[in-house]
Amino acid sequence: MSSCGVTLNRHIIEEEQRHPAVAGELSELLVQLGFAAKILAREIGRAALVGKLGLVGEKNATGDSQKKLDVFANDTVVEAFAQTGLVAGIVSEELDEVKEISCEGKARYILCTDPLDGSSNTDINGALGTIFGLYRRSRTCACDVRGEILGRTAEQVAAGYVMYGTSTVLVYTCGHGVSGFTLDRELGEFLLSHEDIRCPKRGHTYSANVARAGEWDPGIRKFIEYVTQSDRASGRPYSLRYTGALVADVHRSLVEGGIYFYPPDLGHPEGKLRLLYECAPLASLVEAAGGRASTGRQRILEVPVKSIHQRVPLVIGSADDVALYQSFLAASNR
Ligand code: AFP
Repeated sequence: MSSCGVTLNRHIIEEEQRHPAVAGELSELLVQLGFAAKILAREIGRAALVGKLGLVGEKNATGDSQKKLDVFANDTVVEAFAQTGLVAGIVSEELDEVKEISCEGKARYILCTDPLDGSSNTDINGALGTIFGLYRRSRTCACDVRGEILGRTAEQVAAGYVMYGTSTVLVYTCGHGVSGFTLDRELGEFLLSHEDIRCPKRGHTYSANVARAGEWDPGIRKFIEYVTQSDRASGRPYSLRYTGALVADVHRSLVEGGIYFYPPDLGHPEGKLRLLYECAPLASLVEAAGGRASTGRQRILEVPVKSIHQRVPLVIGSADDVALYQSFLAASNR
């Protein structure tokens, strides 16, 4: 790499030139995401020193206890995107209802976000994430963002995540490949570090909260039995890796190959993860990198949106691993 590197902003401009369909507005939104990510990386890094760990004592829209960092992350992301005037509304894990931002004609996008994914990791210095998906509005005359989201599928024009781990990494796609950037803290810039990420066809890790396996479909338990059997020739056993932060677990599968799944269980009969701001953005990204994302039975990006906080089962990662999981699930339901 040259000593200069490619900044996120430079990369976005070059992408725009390569793919004119990726309008200037979309670039502006991605730049704002990078800005919000820098603020969050700074605040997460010093949270223990500035009284930002722990709970605020309220539950969020989906019934989870809210952490101080959840609220800070939500406010930061909402403000960063609202400033652009390009967003009509925001669906956030932390907000009960759609946050209506602007009715003006240039507000052609809807943002869906989990501003702070994996918030149970905040107080133990574990990995965290921000997930985002940008939807282009079908009409810009009416001020009914919720109405525009419901009934469609979760196809986005841009999607990605920021992972706050040992370093802060921003990964995004506008549908043409997937690129990753690492925050150079001294420069205060995201620099291209992962060019054209391709998700390996098969991995050697699986990622799931197996404490709940007794409540899962028997086909999924058979899948785990299979991948954990020793057979060196076929690359088994797989190793188990689970951080409790979806972004971190999916990042591993995206970069090294592997599979993440969160199936329905007794406490979460529809699955735990949310379609609009967790599953769909990660599905767009992983598919753009050659991987696969489904509910186990249906492609995530083909699931019709029924409510803004809708939950779905998720299985995501290397194409062959996800296909294998689906075949075990299908066989147990025959
Ligand atoms: P939030 O912190 O945004 O609620 O996300 C947590 C999460 O949805 C996802 O990041 C994890 O993979 C999953 O929940 C962990 O759930 P379990 O604690 O049930 O394993």
